[in-house]
Amino acid sequence: MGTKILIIGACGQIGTELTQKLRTIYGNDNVIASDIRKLNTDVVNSGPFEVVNALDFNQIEHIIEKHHIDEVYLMAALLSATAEKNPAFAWDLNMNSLFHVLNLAKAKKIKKIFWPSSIAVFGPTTPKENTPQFTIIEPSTVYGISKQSGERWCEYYHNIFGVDVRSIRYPGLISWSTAPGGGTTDYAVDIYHKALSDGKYECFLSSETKMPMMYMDDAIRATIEIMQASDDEIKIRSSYNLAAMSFTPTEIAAEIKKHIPEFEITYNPDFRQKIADSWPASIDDKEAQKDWGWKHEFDLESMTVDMLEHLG
Ligand code: AKB
Repeated sequence: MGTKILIIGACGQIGTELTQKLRTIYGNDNVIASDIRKLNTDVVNSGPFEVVNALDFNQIEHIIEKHHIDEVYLMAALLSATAEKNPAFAWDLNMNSLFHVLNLAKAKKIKKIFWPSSIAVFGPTTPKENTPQFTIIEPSTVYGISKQSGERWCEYYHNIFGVDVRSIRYPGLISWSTAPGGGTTDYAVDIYHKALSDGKYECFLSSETKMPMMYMDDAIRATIEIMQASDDEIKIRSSYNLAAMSFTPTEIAAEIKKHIPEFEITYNPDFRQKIADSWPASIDDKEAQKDWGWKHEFDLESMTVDMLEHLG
């Protein structure tokens, strides 16, 4: 029998595209999608779907036993902006869902875990440009603190209990097919939609706020590549830096203007500016390149062409 996969949080921004891609690779019936509700018809209709609360250990254990699951991708989380508004729930969801799957792997009920971390683990004292894999990590957001703690627990469960857990520090993710929810990098998705619908966009960050970003195609490929890498290739069991491109709102607007000359951007920074200011401007991902052969494909130019083609 082939590998059986459970995706928790399958209807979210990453989960939706990850589910579809894993189903084409492993077969629809071998990829069980789950979420707190049936939030996405494509995900629900293209293969097995289970309603699962990521905070309910017994429910997750039951689904894992019922479907003879080998690997879990835990994609349920509260992102940076939403987490600032609801710190206690963000901590609960982001940490306890992780403990549930780590403990199920420790009990040998599953063989492998993917858990997403984020550039949000870095904080104001981290070197801003070309942020190294190993550096000062003092996050100043609720989301960042939960991801940093999660990374420490992943490494601990690997070192002490031999749990095979793999993780990536995602940059801001941009996709034409699924909307992001509650992140600080979300402007880089909204801007394409508004450019096409209204010809203008009011940005919630200032013009020169540079952040690391990645096109969803690359992010999904990275996720599957790290999970398919052999055990000895994965040298870092906290989480890998991952990079593709970095740009400011001015730069993405200029790229969009090449296709939509009348497009105008204005700026009205809100509470998310402080979050963005605490994060790196660019990331050094040479450890991922060296250990499991990571290489990004999309840059700002090719991503913009693809986004506008699909959305237009
Ligand atoms: C967010 O903005 O919160 C996320 C992230 C960088 O993890 N996109």
